[in-house]
Amino acid sequence: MPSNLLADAPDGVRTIIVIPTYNEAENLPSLIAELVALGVPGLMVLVVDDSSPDGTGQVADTLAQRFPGFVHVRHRAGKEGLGKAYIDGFTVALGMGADRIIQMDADFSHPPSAIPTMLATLESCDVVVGSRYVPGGQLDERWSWWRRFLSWWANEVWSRTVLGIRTRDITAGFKCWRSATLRGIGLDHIGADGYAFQVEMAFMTERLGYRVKEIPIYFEDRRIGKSKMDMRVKLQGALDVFRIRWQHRGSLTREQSYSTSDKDS
Ligand SMILES: Nc1nc2c(ncn2[C@@H]2O[C@H](COP(=O)(O)OP(=O)(O)OP(=O)(O)O)[C@@H](O)[C@H]2O)c(=O)[nH]1
Ligand SMILES: [Mg+2]
Repeated sequence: MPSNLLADAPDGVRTIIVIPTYNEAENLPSLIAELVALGVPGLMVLVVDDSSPDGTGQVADTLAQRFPGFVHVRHRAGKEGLGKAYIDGFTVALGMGADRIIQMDADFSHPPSAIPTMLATLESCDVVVGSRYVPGGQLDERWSWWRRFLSWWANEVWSRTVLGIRTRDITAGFKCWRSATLRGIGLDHIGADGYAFQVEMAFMTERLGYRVKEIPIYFEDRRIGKSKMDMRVKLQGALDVFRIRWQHRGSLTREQSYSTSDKDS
């Protein structure tokens, strides 16, 4: 691997990609290889594995040995949902001194090739969203009409109506954050433990006045393995938007409920 991957970038900026995994043993090695190949200086990966029964945690450990300093692994005791894994991973990444944090799935739905554009776009905003629903963005042709409909409904109808969010891709899971934005939002305030995590973060980002930019991505269907999105998880996510609205009802302006002292740091 290029030696500059092991050190911080020349300007000292450290970027950590947080990847939650549950049964992604077959996807992870090729994903890590693509991320290494990007050759972005100061880039590192933090895999957050919930003791996957398929041995993803061990695969990640092997990758950490193969790419020392580039791949880091956080082992968690059991499956607690996507939101919990992200909050834990973001907290660890902030502790590792990250200046910018990227979140992405392990299943290749989020194209690694978009990362350089995301990082460049972050120069002029507080969070960049890899978006399926801005001009140029696209969903895998293999998605059935039913999945398209559900995704459209969750975004355009449900979350937008209940929460009034302007971001086009509210349920997006591919984002690039300034660390200061995550600190400003305050991960302790996020209640979602499952897929509503994305919606809650999108809501808080806008509520607190952070600048969002969406860049188009091609969202490929997962390459290998099974989705963890069963009917129960979807239903819980849909009901969670009411909890989000209720829990954050007092956070109308960023001065009111949350400390955003880090925002401009
Ligand atoms: N650590 C951890 N990771 C999870 C958990 N649930 C899902 N993930 C990971 O989160 C990412 C997104 O999960 P997916 O099952 O792909 O969900 P999705 O992308 O919404 O659904 P598909 O489009 O069907 O793939 C993947 O990398 C999963 O392995 C969990 O409980 N814990
Ligand atoms: Mg997926």
